[in-house]
Amino acid sequence: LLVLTTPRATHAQSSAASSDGASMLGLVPKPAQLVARTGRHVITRATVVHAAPVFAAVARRFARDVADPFGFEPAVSTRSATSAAGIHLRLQSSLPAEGYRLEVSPSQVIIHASAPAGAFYALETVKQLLPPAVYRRAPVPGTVWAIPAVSIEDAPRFSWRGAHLDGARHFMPKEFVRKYIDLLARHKLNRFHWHLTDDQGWRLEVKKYPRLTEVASCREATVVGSHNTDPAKRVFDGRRHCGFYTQDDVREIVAYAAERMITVVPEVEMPGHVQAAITAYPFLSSRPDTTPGVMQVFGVSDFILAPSDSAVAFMQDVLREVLTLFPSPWIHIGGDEADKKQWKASPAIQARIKSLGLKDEHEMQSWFVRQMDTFLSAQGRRMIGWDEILEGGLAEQATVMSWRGTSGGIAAAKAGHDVVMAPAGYTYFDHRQSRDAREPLSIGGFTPLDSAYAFEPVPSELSAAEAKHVLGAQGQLWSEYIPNPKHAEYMAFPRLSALSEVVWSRKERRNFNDFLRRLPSHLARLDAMDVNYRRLP
Ligand code: TNX
Repeated sequence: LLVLTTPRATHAQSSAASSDGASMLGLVPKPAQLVARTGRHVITRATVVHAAPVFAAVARRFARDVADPFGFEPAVSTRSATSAAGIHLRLQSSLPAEGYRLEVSPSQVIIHASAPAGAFYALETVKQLLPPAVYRRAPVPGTVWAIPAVSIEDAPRFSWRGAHLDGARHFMPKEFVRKYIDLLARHKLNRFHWHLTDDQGWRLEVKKYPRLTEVASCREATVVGSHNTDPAKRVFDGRRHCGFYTQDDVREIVAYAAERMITVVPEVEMPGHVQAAITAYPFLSSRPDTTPGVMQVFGVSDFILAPSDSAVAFMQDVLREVLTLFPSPWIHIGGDEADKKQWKASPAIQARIKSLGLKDEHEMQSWFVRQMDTFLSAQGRRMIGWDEILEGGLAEQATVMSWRGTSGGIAAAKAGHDVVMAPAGYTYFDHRQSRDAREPLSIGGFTPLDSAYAFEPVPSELSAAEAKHVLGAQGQLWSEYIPNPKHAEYMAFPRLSALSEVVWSRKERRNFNDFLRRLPSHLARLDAMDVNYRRLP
């Protein structure tokens, strides 16, 4: 484990952290407060989950989740039974919405929460306290379903605890999307950022524009090896890559996530990362004279939407359908890496920039983004985009996702925007995670587990008032070099486990060596969930 140890963590810190109960129990993310008690509570066929009516759905979700490994589904009752044995979910309105108190004694498990999310997270902690076999999807006979006696008080540090998945570069089947959502829930993460469109494929069914899926959801081949190879020497696999989510798939995923306290934030990229859409609808292009085809290599495309009224109307039509599918308060419009050279080279677009009274291409992008912001705001939603949307001016209510380091996020927070931190150096899990020569080909970058763990979402440059704009952080799984779900699991875990602690646990509670001591228990849970995480050296 030596190679994973950061010089930042001192010996004194690590031995202090090792003496507390959370370390012994291997909880991830680490709860705010934990006191170990004596004895244990054993769940049997006779165990009843007594839930206050507001927690009935959460209790039933738990009962169904444990039914497979237990071999029986615990009964759920909403009749009050204060002194009865078993698991109790009780309402206590003074607690924060996502917080909970959990008291485990030999006779009872008592959970207090003020809202379903808190009760849900308490039950996730209960699962972590049970043997890891609780995460299996088949009966595990002979297991004693014992929970060590303990008192826990817990609540998250941040409200945005996110994980992103790029379903565009390589299509990720919906069965895996469900599994990924399960894994988010097991880590008390609550935002699933679903990257649905890009140059290499459009993955969302849009009824008004059928060619987006008929044409733009397939590419004819994919570059083999690194896309940075000399273009003349590139080799292609000669295979069609296709896939999209129907609107029914989306509704299913959104409902599945909601039951697990997760908001699905959809991303539809514009005005860059649209080469697939342009292939299907060439009138959208800043270069309508050429047809690019759905992109077969990775990297930034030259193609960009025309800043025309018809392109704006098209994207608003797309968003109108997005709004019917995704109840999320935030809708992500991308905005990153919009190469402006086609705008620079086009006399018609230059004339448009002038006629709109704009200074340059950045202001042109800003104008485009504002059309989306105005549209989304009128529908009662909030626009969110990558930090480039700050360039050229941005409406106050827009939220910024800071990926080019934290500087965009700092500037945004100072300007009064809400911010989600997603800096590449800490939260890009498509980067390689060790220097081992056997690591698979990746996009580049080096983000080992200790870097993921060391991330601090609130930069010291922000005042206390500005820091309130930092909603939280999220991990990114871009899929250029992630061809399938197993590989996605390898890249995501255990780095996403580390990130869960960054966004959930108090800053003072975080210690990498302590995390490493808890990790083996946690990896046993991932094993039970059949996750292909990266093994520790
Ligand atoms: C940059 S992050 C991109 C993505 C790539 C990623 C690869 C961002 C907003 N844009 O299009 O997939 O780097 O790490």
